[in-house]
Amino acid sequence: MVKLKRFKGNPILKPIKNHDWEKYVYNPGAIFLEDKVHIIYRAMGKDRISRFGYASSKDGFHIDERLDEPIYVPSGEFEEPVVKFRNSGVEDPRVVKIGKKIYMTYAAVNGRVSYIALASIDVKDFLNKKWKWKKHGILFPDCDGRNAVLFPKKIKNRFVLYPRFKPDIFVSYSKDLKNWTKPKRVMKPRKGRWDDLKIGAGTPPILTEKGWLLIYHGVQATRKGNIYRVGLALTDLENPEKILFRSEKPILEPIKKYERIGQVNNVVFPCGAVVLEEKLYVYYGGADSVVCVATADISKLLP
Ligand code: BMA
Repeated sequence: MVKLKRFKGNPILKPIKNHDWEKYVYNPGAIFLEDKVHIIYRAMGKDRISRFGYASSKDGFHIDERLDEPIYVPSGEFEEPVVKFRNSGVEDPRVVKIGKKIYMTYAAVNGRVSYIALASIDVKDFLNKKWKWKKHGILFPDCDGRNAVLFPKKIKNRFVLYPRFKPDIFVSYSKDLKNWTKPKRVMKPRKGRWDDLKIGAGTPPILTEKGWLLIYHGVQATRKGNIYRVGLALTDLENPEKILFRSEKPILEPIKKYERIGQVNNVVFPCGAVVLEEKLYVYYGGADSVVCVATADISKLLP
């Protein structure tokens, strides 16, 4: 099985010292539009509130541009802290383009519960850096959830989402992005393996000839604490409930110092991927502290 190859210049983003809102930067979403990779990353501030920052790269590795201010900030009852000194805000953004809009799924966290939230923006405004986001709110009001990825294409005329309700990955469909079908379980942790405790979708599914490629994270409980690794699954092009393949072994695991030691040790956590000339670029957080990238030839990665 092919593994992801880390970029030698990792981490590609570290916190900027005089940005109070960036004590840690991690778990980045990514999208390729108009000749560059747009990276939307989670930044946790000294106040323990998470917001989203923006950077871009022409070659997928080197950062050409980075903004001084966040592009998306928490607001409202689900994103503002109800308890002091607990992590809150907006976390782990995943972005896809459907038609003329960019949709962003993320976790809305109020210090107590985490909900799956959705926002959107016109592609034109996004490219012009006019951050006119529309907040669609919480998708499953009664369920503590996170790690939701939207498929970049409708299937049979419906939007398709893979949300995570602990510890499994589910699927849910919607015609209008407001009303979602009752989530149905599609993937579970596997006993005794690298993904035995809980799993969650990582990057939005990637269209390939063989099926939808899903990069996901798996957590293993060990005596030394939880280890977050990355694996892949392939799902049927027409039926997202049908899992065709799941990698036996992880394709990325915390080995480098920037993945082993940080705010939370032993974590690689992907939220975005792009394909440039048949090569897959996976953007991930290292140890909940920095932003990294790793790549693989897409044909070699597929079973
Ligand atoms: C998960 C989420 C992620 C985080 C990971 C490792 O539960 O909170 O945002 O990267 O834990 O701490």
